Amino acid sequence: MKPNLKKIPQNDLRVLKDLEMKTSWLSSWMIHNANNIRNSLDGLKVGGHQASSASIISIMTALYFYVLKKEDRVAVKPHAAPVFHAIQYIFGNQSIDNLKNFRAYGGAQSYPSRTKDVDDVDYSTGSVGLGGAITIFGSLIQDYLIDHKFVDNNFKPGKMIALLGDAELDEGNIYEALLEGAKQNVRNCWWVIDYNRQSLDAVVADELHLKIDELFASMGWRVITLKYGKKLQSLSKLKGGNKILNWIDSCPNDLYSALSFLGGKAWRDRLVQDLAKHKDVLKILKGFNDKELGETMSNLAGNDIEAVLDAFAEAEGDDIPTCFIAYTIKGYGLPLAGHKDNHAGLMNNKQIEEYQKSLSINKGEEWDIYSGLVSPMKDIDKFLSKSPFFNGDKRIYNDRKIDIETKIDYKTSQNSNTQDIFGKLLNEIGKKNNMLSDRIVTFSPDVTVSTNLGAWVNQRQIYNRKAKTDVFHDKKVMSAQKWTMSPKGQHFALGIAENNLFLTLGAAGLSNAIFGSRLIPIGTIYDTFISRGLDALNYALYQDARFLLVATPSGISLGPEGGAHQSIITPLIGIGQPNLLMFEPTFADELEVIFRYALNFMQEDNGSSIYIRLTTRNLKQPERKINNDIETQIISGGYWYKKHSAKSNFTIVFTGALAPEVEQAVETLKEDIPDISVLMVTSSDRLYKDWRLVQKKRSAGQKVISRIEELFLETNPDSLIVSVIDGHSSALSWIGGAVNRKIISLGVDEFGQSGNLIDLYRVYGVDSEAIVDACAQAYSL
Ligand SMILES: Cc1ncc(C[n+]2csc(CCOP(=O)(O)OP(=O)(O)O)c2C)c(N)n1
Ligand SMILES: [Mg+2]
Repeated sequence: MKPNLKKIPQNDLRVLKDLEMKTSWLSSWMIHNANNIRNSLDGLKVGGHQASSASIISIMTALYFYVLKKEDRVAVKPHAAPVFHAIQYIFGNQSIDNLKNFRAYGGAQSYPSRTKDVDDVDYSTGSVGLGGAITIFGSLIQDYLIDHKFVDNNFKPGKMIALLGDAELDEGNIYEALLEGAKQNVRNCWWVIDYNRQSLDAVVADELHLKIDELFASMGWRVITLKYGKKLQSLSKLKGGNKILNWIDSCPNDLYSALSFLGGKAWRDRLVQDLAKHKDVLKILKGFNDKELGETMSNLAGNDIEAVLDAFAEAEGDDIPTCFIAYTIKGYGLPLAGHKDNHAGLMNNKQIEEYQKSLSINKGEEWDIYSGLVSPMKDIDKFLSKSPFFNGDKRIYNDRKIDIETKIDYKTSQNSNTQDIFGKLLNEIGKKNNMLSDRIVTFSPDVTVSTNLGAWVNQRQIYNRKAKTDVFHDKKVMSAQKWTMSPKGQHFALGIAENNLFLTLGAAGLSNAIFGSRLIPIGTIYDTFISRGLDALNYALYQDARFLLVATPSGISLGPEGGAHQSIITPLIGIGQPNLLMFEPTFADELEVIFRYALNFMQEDNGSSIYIRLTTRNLKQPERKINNDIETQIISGGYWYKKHSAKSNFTIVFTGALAPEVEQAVETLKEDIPDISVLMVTSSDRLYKDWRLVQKKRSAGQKVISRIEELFLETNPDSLIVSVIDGHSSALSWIGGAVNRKIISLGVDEFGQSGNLIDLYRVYGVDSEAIVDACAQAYSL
């Protein structure tokens, strides 16, 4: 059934109002139950947001029960999670136990979560601003799939819808995303702003809507403002009614909120005071009792389901990106309405009892879907069964996996760097005509060339819904980059905003689950600027989006570029960030192995996204053949790069670009410490995760050994370690504790600076002399 939004049958409207009431009640009750009825056991306040939820009830009721179609996807504002869960419960897609366990372990989540909730969350939310923005990128990815014919001919594009709190518009990433969306000609995107003019601490600035209006319009969006509800609209038909509406228009946000909280009498006093000289107004006011006046004055369109449906009807039927500014009252319909401190406010027992009574829900029937409804049960059931959105099927897909070749041949020289090799590997894949090369899609925030994607893009071109030729190429201006834009391109040339990189990677990394079409997204970035988009990266990973992040160049090995571009803490991000497995290869052959592994691992059910940290420093490459055994060892996180035949007494552990310094140190030390061994760590993250897992298994009684412990079985128990990395020293220092050996850890723990590598390695204490000194020191400990 496709609902006709423009003409809603009265019967449907009655049912919708019932569902609106039920959604409102269940959201409040779920929170009340969690805080007052369920025993929290630890005395902590459970929390939940009754006022934020109440604000958006009508909007979400209209959307989910009437407007949305199965193919539409929604990012629900974080604090409306109870509303979302209540709606899914009414649809039969969420259990009563999970509602009773709202915010408890295993129960319905505080903020909608794709991975932890069972009720079909489209996009997780929680960190304000990001949920809204990802809908833009979700829409771009949907278009990408259509343009590349990666979806069936009968695929119906859905709307990517964001339900946003108004304070989310304070987040800068919102504007970054809007701008990128405009550049990429985004469509099929709706943003509904719950304009309750309150945030957590504050009432938002007056007339913000004007700025929002202009802003969206300037980005090519249609703006639809939902201001007056049906009751207020009808005032305009009365003589003097427009004076009241004008008064509302100029009423400061804080005063409007306060009067909404205080109710009918306060409205009357204030209106009489301000509009005393207008007899027609006074006459209108007399026609209402206090309750009616309060209801009329606070009848904003966003809390009025009929007005909300009208607004959605206006935008239905085309793909123009649309922003709805929906005026609402925070806490609408609850005793918390409009109070400036209501964000974390909770109704007390007396208030919820009164609220329950006012809705005619009998005691003991609090979780009953039909209790208190005006419509008969069969009407409700019939209505729900016709839902164009929910037909009982889950909308989580899983496309088949893409085969990865067992070897990628590439040309290398004796001296090469991992960043260069990465470009070559991708270029080799790009030359082939197979599923992998077709499904790879690359992204870079204005660092395409400098992260070595140039050759790949020359082959595969830039994606944009609108084709554009390369004018420089056409005019025969010499350039290594021959890039045209077209709907067939396979590279997103994003603007500099790193947040957008991670949000696009997030959206592309969910393509399999959301659209049922698998992509292999690869993003490149300057390593240090991972921090700039870290929350968006975390957000993408929290949803288990799958992608490969290739970050380059790393550490002070960047030399003259200086401290602002040298990455120091990223190895720790690699270790600390869940759902992200990090590798830092030293040599080309390691990278080839890790790259192929990454392309597989990101597709595995128990896999994750991968981050590979690379360098631009040329290193002399080892002459060796990589067999299956070495390949397994490289992937395990570490292997013996130089192993003394006997059990050694001294180990240098290292990662990445400092191979020549380590080699030199070994050379210097070989007379004094002939049994020195060198452990190459290709992934401190993997070794660490493995070690932690083994500890858990041991406490469950299993006899297991971790990879790092296994490696050190080949050294003497009282042997010593020096570790060195071009990054924070603590990234490797944990190994000492894990294998119960004394360790001295070298690395870069302060901001870097410009210089040649000889000076920098000396100053930061990671050159061969520093390694030799550390070895001497280890002996004297
Ligand atoms: C990035 C981030 N910063 C801070 C918070 C804490 N926080 C939660 S809600 C909120 C204000 C939300 O106001 P608004 O978006 O207007 O939502 P509503 O009024 O609908 O509750 C803040 C600051 C957060 N969730 N995410
Ligand atoms: Mg708000």
